[in-house]
Amino acid sequence: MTLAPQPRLGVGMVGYAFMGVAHSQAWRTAPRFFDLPLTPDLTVVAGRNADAVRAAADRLGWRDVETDWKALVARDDVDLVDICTPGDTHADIALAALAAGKHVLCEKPLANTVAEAEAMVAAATGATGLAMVGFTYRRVPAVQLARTLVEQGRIGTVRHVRAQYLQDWIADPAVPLSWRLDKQKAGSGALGDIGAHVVDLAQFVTGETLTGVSAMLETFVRERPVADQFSGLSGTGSTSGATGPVTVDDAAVFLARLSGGGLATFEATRFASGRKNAIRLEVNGSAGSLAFDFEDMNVLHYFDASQPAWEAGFRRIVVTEPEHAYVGAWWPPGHGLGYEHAFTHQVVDLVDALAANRQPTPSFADGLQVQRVLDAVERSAADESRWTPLNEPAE
Ligand code: SOE
Repeated sequence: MTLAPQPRLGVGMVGYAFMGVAHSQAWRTAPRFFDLPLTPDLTVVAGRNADAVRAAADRLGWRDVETDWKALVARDDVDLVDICTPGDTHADIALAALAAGKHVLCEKPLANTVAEAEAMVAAATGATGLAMVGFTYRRVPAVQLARTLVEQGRIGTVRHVRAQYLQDWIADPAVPLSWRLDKQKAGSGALGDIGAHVVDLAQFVTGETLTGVSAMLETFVRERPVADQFSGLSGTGSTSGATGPVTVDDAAVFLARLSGGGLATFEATRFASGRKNAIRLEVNGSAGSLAFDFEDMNVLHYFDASQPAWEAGFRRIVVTEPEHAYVGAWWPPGHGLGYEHAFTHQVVDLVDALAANRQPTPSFADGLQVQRVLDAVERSAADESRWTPLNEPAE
């Protein structure tokens, strides 16, 4: 039987560094493993350097290139604009794309400020195009299972959330500057880059929102070498001897209250030596607990407090079965998924929503809500009047 071809979805992607590479593989792969109601067409990628963007297009599978994102947004063959640039350009590109009637997928955090995020929500509200923010880790099957268990009441009332996003890629002071360490470009440091993910995850899994925070931010290494060139996450070496300032936080630690009455703690740092991409979420409820760590991403730990004490304990659920979200489309049971699969799932959910003319989640409004949390953390950390120093010991 020959299946009728699905209608085309023309995709234009702005930016082609790490996130652009991840999104490209997702656009390419999604229709090969999932039955999509629209067929993504990797139409055009935009970047400022003509040679570099052409090379990226050839490598990543995009047909055409533009050196100005405005030209990409103006094209009739683009139905969706995928924003994979640093945060300082998100609002401009999203507003232009929505005004041109395009759908938008925007990398996280939604923007660099609450004002920009508010403008993006306002633009999305009146638009014909649909808009989504890329909090990708929601689409890890074990995270989906955690959400389902909470929804089903299997851990009862949420009392505690312990959320951490731990990396160590700038723990060495010799690691050079890059845009993620520049407030103008990134908005904030570990807070927005990785803290935003765990704020979203905590809210997604519990179905609750943060209602207030008390925070500390720290920049441990305030001056770093200027990089010669960039690859991956950071600059690669520095020969000039020149240095420049780090203008963002290296680490964020904060407490929060949850809308359901529970208490939460958050930690986001790029200085957790030995922790590479440890996204840890533990939720303790009145009837049980859940624990997840992205460094063991195919596993969810579940404690059911209704079990008799003599046999109760955390169960290690290996989330690799066809019954688990997204998993059936991939490999035979038990084979497991990786970092890139969540990006593919993001495309699958987005395309399904677009075809049904349904609001995809997380929406720009969800992104704004996280932005408000980030802003509250920065304001709290700046307010030293709430800090209680210990008295000097008596001489
Ligand atoms: C760098 O800290 C980074 O690439 C983040 O920007 C991503 O959002 C996260 O998925 C992995 O780490």
